[in-house]
Amino acid sequence: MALALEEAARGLGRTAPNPPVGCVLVRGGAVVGRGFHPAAGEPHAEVFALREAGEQARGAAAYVTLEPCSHLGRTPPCVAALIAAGVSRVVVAALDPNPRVAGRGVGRLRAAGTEVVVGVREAEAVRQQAGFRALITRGRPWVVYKYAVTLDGKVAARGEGNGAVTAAGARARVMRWRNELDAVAVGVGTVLADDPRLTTRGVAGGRDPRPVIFDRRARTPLSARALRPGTVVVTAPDTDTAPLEDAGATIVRAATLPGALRGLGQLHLSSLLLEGGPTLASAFFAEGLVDEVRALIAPKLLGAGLAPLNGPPRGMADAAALRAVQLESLGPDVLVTGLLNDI
Ligand code: AOF
Ligand code: ZN
Repeated sequence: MALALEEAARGLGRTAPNPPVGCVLVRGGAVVGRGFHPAAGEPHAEVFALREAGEQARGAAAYVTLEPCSHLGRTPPCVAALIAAGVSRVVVAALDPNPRVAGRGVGRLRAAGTEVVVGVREAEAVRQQAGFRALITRGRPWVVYKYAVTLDGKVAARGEGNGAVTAAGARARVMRWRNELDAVAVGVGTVLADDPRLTTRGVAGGRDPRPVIFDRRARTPLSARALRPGTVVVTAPDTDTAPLEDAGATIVRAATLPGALRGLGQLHLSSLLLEGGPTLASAFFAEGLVDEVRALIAPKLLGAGLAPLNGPPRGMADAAALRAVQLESLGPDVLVTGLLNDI
């Protein structure tokens, strides 16, 4: 399943509205096929693994990070393909929350006499599929708030300036996240102050996330580096956006933040990396819309400066506690990740 999760990761940021899924076929202790879902409309992970295995799939065990599908979608059901190929055992990490599948895939495999095990490395799989799961169950992207602070909790600068807070390893990690999430969001204040590109740099085979600019009054300059065909600009319902549309921007009009997120969901954006500035992040946080936190902490003291969140003060008893907290060293810096909402 570890190999299947690695396979699935190759699809991160490329499969929406579909999930990233990986499949590994094992026979006689050897891997005979592997596959991942590369993009919506393309064959599912199981199909690629079965193609590679050919006749060796007969009697093999399939390790799949998501319950094989039982429905006829853009592609034929994987359950039928697994049964036809003679796979005798299917190990599933997580059930598919898609109401068209939701346990039916596993049910049909069992009905055909296939041995099925569910729940192997489930937490990792669910986390990898957070975007798909948010989109299909809530109709909005999974929101990841990323920020870099000094040890005294200051974001020295915004946007591109964050490079000054942490070292190269942390910066490379942010580039990996940009490659893996569907969209990257900033407020117009960050666009005006830093003119960030919001591109993925230094990742082999990387692709750029879709830039999303929260800009109620359409103040984004037409010369902004993040403004390119497909860039999403989120405005108030009544804002004149004709010049931005002429520049190729996709406009999402919304009166509220939840409304804006639903609009992004309708664009099939399943995950959003929130990068730009304490004002935007504080608005998301205040409404409970930060699902996951990725904090990069540099062992430096600034003595003064901006905090990553600047909402109204709360008592310690009301602090939002992260769950599933993980720590990692990135050169001199420390990465702390955790969840604020359930996936
Ligand atoms: C699998 N393996 O690799 C993926 C699955 O429109 P379709 O035919 O591509 O179906 C999309 C749905 O299939 C998606 O919403 C999810 O429920 C499931 N994705 N299932 O067995 C895969 N990507
Ligand atoms: Zn399928």
